[in-house]
Amino acid sequence: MVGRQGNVLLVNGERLPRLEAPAGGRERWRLLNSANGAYFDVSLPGHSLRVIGWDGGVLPEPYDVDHLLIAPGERYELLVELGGAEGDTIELQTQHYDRGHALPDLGPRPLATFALTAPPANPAPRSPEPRGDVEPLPVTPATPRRSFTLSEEEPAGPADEPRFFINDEAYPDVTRLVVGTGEIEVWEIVNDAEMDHPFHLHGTFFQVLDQPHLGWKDTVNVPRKSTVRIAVDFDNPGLWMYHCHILEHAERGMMGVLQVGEAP
Ligand SMILES: [Cu+2]
Repeated sequence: MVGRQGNVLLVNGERLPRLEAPAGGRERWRLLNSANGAYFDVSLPGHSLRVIGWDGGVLPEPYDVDHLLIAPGERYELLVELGGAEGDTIELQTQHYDRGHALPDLGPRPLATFALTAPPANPAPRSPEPRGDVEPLPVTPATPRRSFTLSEEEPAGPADEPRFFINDEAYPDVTRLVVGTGEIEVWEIVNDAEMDHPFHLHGTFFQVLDQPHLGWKDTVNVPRKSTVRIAVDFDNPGLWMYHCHILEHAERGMMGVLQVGEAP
C-alpha cells in the first residue's frame, strides 16, 4: 500500500559511508531519492543547505533550508559549507516525514558521516554560485487547465491488492491525453488519497505554481488531501507517461499516457 520502505539506508550503495572533506570547504552535492517508496528529509545538523538546482537544472535564485524533503524520484543540487575544525565529524541525517498511513516515526537516522580534514594551505579561489536562466512560463487566465485527481482503494480482504487511480482510471485502462506541440497548460493535481504521492511527468519539465521558487522540475510531491498546480510547456513531441513515482502505485494503476503532437 505505501510502497516498499526497506529497513536499510544506503548512500551510493553503501551503508553509512564515512567520507572525508576539508574543514570549511564548500561542496556541490547532487541528491537523488532512488528509493521505491521511502521519503528522505535530509539535514546536516548545525549547517544549512543551499538549494541551487532541481530535477531540470540550476535555479535563477538559490535558497537556504535547514532540512530538505526529497520524495521518490526527486533530485536536488546543493551547495554545502562544511564548517568545523579538523577532526570534527558531521552527520548527514534523514528524519521522519509523515506521508500518511501512520508510518512509524523512527527518529533521526544517519545516512553518511563527513570527517573533516585539514583545510588546504592554499585554497583555490571560490567559483561564483551557478545561476540558471529560467523565465516564468506565460500563464494567463486563458491558459488551458486540466485536473488530475489521485485516489487509492485499500484492499477489501487479505487476497486483494490495493488499487490506485488518476481521474478514476487505472493504467492500462486509461484515456490517452492529447496535447498540441508547443501548448502551455496548467495542470491541477488533486490528491484525494490518504497519503502523499510524488507526481512525475516524462518528456518535459514543468514549473510548480503557488510556491516561491522558480525552476524546472519533473517530479513534485503532492501531499495528501491537497492540490498542487504546475505549468507545463509541451515542447517535446511523442508519447509519454505521467505517474506516481512510488513504483508500486504506478504498477497498480496510478499512471496515464500523454500524446504530444501527432500520433507516433
Ligand atoms: Cu503514489
